[in-house]
Amino acid sequence: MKGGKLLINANRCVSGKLLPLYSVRGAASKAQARPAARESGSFTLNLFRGRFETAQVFPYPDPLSADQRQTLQELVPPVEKFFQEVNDPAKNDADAQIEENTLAGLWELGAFGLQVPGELGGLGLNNTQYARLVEVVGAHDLGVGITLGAHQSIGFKGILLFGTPEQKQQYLSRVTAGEYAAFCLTEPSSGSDAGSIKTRAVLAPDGEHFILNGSKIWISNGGIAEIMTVFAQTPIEKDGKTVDKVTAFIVERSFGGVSSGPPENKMGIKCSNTAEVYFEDVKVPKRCVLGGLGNGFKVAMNILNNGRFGMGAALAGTQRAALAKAAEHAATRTQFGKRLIEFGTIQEKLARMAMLQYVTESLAYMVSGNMDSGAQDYHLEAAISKVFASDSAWTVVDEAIQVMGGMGYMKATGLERVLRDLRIFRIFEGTNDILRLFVALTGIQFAGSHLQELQRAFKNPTAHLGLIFSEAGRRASAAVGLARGPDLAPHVAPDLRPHADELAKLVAEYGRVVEGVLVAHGRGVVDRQFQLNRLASAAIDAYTTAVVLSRASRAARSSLPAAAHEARLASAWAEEALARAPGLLAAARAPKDLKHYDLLARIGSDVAADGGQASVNPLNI
Ligand code: MYA
Repeated sequence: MKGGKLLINANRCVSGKLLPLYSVRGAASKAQARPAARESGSFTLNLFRGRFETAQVFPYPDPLSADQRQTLQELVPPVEKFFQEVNDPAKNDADAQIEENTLAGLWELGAFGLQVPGELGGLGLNNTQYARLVEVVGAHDLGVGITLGAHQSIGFKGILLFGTPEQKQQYLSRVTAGEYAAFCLTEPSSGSDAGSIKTRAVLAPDGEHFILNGSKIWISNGGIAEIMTVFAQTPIEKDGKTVDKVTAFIVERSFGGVSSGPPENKMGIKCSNTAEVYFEDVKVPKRCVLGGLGNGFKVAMNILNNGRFGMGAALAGTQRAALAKAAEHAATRTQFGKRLIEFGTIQEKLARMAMLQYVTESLAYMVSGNMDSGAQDYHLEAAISKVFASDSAWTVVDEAIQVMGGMGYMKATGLERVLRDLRIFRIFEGTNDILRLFVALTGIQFAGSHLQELQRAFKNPTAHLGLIFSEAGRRASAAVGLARGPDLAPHVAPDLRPHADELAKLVAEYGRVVEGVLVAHGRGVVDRQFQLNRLASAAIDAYTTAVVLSRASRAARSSLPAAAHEARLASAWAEEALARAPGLLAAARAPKDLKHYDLLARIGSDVAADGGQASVNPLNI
C-alpha cells in the first residue's frame, strides 16, 4: 500500500516540469544538449539527490607519504621563520609594495614554484603540502599571499594542468626562476559573467599567429608579470557556422603590444600589484594556445576550481593568528575585577571563532586531500571551501578586534590591516554570491538529470524495472523515516554518531526539498535565486558538518593530544548547523517564504529605481 502510494508520488515527481538544466547566464538554450545522468563521488552533488555519499568525506584524508611528510617538516620552520623575521607586513602595507629583500627571499625559498616539478625548478609539492605552506603565509601577510597565489594558483596553473610537454618545458622553468605570472580573465564589462569577455584573438594571414586585442582589469601581478594566461574570444567553425568561443593563450610581455596601467589604489592587500593590462595587436604564436582552441572557458573554470582550496588554507592560517591574539588578550586583560575569559560573552566569542577556524581548516585539507587522491568531482566542495573560509575569516577577525576593544582598533595590533586585506576574498576568484549559486545550480542540474533518467524509465518501465524498484525502495524507506544513510560506525567516533544520524536525516530531507523545488519551478528554478541561496546555505551546513565529524573522528582514532577539544568543536558545529539547515530547507520550499521573497524583490527594485532609500527621514525635511 505504502509502496504503491510512493510509486505514484515518484511518478508524479518525475513526470512533472523537470529539465532543470542550468546556466547562470541563460538556461534554456542549452537545455536539450545535456549529457545523460552520471554517478559521482562528490558528497555535495549527491546531497542534491538525497544520497549520503561517503567516498570523499570518510575517513578524513591522510594523503602524505612518509617522504612527503618529512619534506613538509623541513619546509615549514624556515618559511615560518622567514615570515616572522624578514617579512614586514605593516611596511609592505604602508609602502603598497613588497620589500625587495622579501621578494628575493621568497624566490630563494622556492615559494613561487611550490607545485612545479623539481626537474623544472620547483619544489614539486602536492596540494596538501602546498596547503600547509600557504596556511603559514595566510597567518602573516595576505598581500604577499596574493602575489604568490596570483602567480602560481592561477597565473601559470593552466600550464601545469593543460600545458603540452613543450609548453611546460619552456614556461615552467621560467616562472620558477624569477619571472612573474598572471591570470588575465576579468574585463571592464565582464566580471562574474566570465563567458562574456570581449578580448579577441584572430588567426593572422600567416596562419602561424593569432592577433590579440583587448584589455583586462584588476589583474593581480598585472603590472609585473612577464608570462600571462590570457582568455580571448576566437572565431571557431561549428556546424558550418563561425561562432566565437573562448580560447586560453600563453602570452609573453616580450611578444610586443602588451602594456599595463599603474598599480591600483586598493582597500587592502596593498602590497600586491593589481593593474590593467592592454593587448594591442599582440602577435601570439599558435604554439601558445593552451588547452585547445575554443576550450578556454573550461580551462579558466578548471584553473579556478583547482586553486580555490588554497584560499581556504591561507584563511585558516589568518583565523588561527587572529584567534591567538584575541585569546591572549582575553586571558590577560582584567575588567570588573575578572579576566575577560571568565565572562560568558567572551567565552562564546572565542568558541565561535575557534569553530569557524576549525571548519575552514578541515574543509581546506579535505579538498586538497581528495584532490591528491585523484578525485575528479571536487569543484563544489572547493567552492564551498572558498565561500566558507572568506565569510568566516571576516567574522573571526572582526570578532578578534571586538574582543580586544580599543586595542583591536589600533593599527599597531595589526588586525585592522588584516580586516582590510580580507575583504577582497569574498569578492575575487568568484564572488561568494556567484559561488553559492554555482553550488545550488550544479547540484540541482545533477539531481535533475537523475530524475529525468527516472522519467525516461517510467516511459518504458519493463526495460527499467531495476532502476524503478530501487528508487521506489529508497523513497519508501525515506518516507517511513528509515533513511539512516550508510553505516558510519567505522568512521565516526561513538560520541559523534548521534550527529551523523541527524545528518543522514538532513540529507534525505534535502533530496525531497530539491525534488519539490524542481517540480514546482521546472526549468524556471534558475531564476529562483532567493531559494537557490537557501539551498546553497543548507548544503554548506550539511557538507561542513560531515567534514568536521570526519576530522574529529580521525583525531579520536589517532589519539591526537587535542582530540577531546576537536570533538567539542565538531559537536558544537554539528549542533548549530543541523539546527539551522532544516529552517533553510523549509525557506527554500515553503510558499509563505515565496511571498516574503516577492516582498524583498519589490523593495530591492524600488530602491534601485529611486536611486536609494525611497522613504524620507521621519521629520520629512
Ligand atoms: S580571477 C577572476 C575570477 N573570476 C571568476 O571567478 C568568474 C566567476 N564566474 C564564473 O565562475 C562563471 O562565469 C559562472 C558560470 C560560474 C558564473 N567548473 O553556461 P554556464 C561549465 C567546471 O553556466 P555561465 C580573480 O579573481 C558548465 O558546466 N565547469 O556558464 C583573481 C557548462 O559546461 P557545459 C564549469 O553562465 C584573484 C559551461 O561551463 C564551471 O557563463 C586572485 C558553461 O556554463 C566550473 N566552476 O557562468 C586570487 N562553471 O557547456 C589569487 C561553469 O559542458 C589566488 N562550468 O554544460 C589566491 C590564492 C590563495 C593564497 C595563496 C598563497 C600562496
